[in-house]
Amino acid sequence: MSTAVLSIGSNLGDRLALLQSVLDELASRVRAVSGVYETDPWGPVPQQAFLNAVVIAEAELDPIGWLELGQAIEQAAGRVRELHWGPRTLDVDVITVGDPAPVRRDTERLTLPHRYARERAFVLVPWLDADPAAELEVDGVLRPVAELLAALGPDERAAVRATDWELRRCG
Ligand code: PH2
Ligand code: MG
Ligand code: MG
Repeated sequence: MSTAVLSIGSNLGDRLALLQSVLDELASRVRAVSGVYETDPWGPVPQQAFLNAVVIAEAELDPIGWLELGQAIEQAAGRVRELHWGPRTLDVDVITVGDPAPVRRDTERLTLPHRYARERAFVLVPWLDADPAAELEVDGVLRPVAELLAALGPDERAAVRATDWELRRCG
């Protein structure tokens, strides 16, 4: 069994329903889910606000298996994305895979842990919510996600706002 931390996001269409579709597809594989956060767009492309959340799931999958499952869920939701880093209906990113030790991977298809997770409050805030003891390997050292988050600027953290919405676990 391996455990994956998945960052999910949407800023096109029915954002909440699109995030919920991830829980529906993962079904009994879900171990924990964060609250739903509304987040200012991060990166070079000006675009509308995202909804982001983190789901922790367990399955008999290797890292590429998790990548492909995420992509299949994006396709099932009719993923639309025109631009790299641009607006999309649904994004499912593999942040870490634990096997149970954290897997390191650096290939063209997949980098683990996710290259930008450490600098993205829209990943770290929901992750900490789903798992208060979460740790992320940075430059070969396991660091508490709470510590990485504290190291980000206040503007980064202010760009991630809790909402009253919840994702339902099914199965
Ligand atoms: N995803 C991106 C680019 N920028 N910004 C926010 N707030 N949330 C995202 O999920 C996101 C983003 C590319 O995957
Ligand atoms: Mg992404
Ligand atoms: Mg992606």
